[in-house]
Amino acid sequence: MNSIATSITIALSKGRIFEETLPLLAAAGIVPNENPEKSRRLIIETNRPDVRVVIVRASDVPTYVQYGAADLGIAGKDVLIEHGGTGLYQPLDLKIAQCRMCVAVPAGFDYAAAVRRGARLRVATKYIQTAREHFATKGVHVDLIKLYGSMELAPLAGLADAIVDLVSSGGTLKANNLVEVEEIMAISSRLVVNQASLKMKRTLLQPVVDRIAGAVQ
Ligand code: PRT
Ligand code: MG
Repeated sequence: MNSIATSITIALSKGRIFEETLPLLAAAGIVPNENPEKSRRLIIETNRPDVRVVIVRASDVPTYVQYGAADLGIAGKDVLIEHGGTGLYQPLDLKIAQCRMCVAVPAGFDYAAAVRRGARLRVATKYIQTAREHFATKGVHVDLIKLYGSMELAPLAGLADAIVDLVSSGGTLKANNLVEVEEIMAISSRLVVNQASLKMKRTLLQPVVDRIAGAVQ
């Protein structure tokens, strides 16, 4: 199901990744013809007749690239860990959409003490793989509850003792009376490339990858 050998399809999500990707694409001589925030179109042509962008959910980017429906994509490390990375090359850390994955609890909850006495914690998160790995490594007993968004609400509503979520400014945690108690890892977005595409379309793809690499500070 790989897209045609003479063209490149790039999978991007709207929002912060799209905004921060524009300068990198520009460095590779690629300028989208439309802004996906304004247009409702899901396939966006570019100044290059052989390059198009498809707009997908952030968590669907690795899937489009894995199956070759897109040759290239840009996805957060958070999303890539949950996806597993099958069928993907991850040649570049683009250092965009930076944040950190952390454990947060309601202000006043003594997380360290709960961990020391071996308490079993209920943790709500969208990032089940990352959370499972983190707590297993630390030897903390947890019951993980899968959510699809608004993790910050879970402890306030009595659904969980803690959450695993992304934090950038810390404003969302603060507004909901939560505090960060552990950083799990630093997060940024990566370029992902379909493995078969890279072999079959190397003359088309490699210059794009190289020019994006040159533009990453
Ligand atoms: O929104 P949708 O469900 O479609 O998908 P998504 O939330 O995965 O997409 P999007 O576009 O919101 O995020 C895309 C990528 O940006 C993520 O996969 C991360 O790699 C990266 N990123 C960087 C972030 C943040 N910073 C971030 N702050 N993704 C989400 N947030 C959220 C966080 O979950 C929390 O709710 O922002 C809130 C915290 O922000 P602060 O500034 O208040 O701390
Ligand atoms: Mg979002």
